[in-house]
Amino acid sequence: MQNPLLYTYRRCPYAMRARMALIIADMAFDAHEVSLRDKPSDMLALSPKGSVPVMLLPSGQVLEQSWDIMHWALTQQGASDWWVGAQTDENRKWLAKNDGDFKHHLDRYKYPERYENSDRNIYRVEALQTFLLPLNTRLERRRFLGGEQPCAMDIAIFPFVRQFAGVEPDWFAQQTMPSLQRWLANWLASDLFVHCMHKLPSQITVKFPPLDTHRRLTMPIGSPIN
Ligand SMILES: N[C@@H](CCC(=O)N[C@@H](CS)C(=O)NCC(=O)O)C(=O)O
Repeated sequence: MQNPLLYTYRRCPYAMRARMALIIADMAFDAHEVSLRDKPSDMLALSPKGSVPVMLLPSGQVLEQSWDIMHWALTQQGASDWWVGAQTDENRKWLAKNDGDFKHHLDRYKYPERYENSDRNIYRVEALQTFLLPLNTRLERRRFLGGEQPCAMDIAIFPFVRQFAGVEPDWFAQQTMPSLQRWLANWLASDLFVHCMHKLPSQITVKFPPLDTHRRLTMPIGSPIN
């Protein structure tokens, strides 16, 4: 049977969450690393909006949003705990906040030159106060966003926190958010994340390498989570 095909971009946090969901679901898939400056016409024909990730299923159905790709992957046999654990009203609010206000502040903090009159420090403070500090508080009471087990919401959100932390790593490390910082560090060290960042050749379609069986036994995230 034909594999699903994922149009992806290595450093895109939306594409990261899609790749991690496919890896968790142990899904064989083909991947096409896109150049955002030269998007493939095949992808644009499937999804004219022109953002990644985009997934073409063997049925011909096209999934154009990262959360829809996660949903599809994590409701396949064997992965549903990851999906179910994320489905609370509170978690859905976190996703909306992440993809909404936090992403808005993150873009203006990371790329102030792209926005008029943008003072990056204003957005750094906004992101900290409205998202990161509350997220730290939430993680003080639970190891993961769904409780004691990792869930889809963790992998949907941490790539964005990673991007924020990467703007000024020293400043980020100095903030007092120990639960959030530990949660992020553990995810970054996980086999799952390391594998999802596997470097693919650009602008061709290849088979995404499967995570080997030995490492899969230590899934979801091996021992570093504590
Ligand atoms: N809502 C979309 C957002 C995807 C998105 O914005 N991806 C960015 C890359 S991180 C993109 O492709 N932007 C288009 C461009 O830069 O041309 C999703 O969840 O998949």
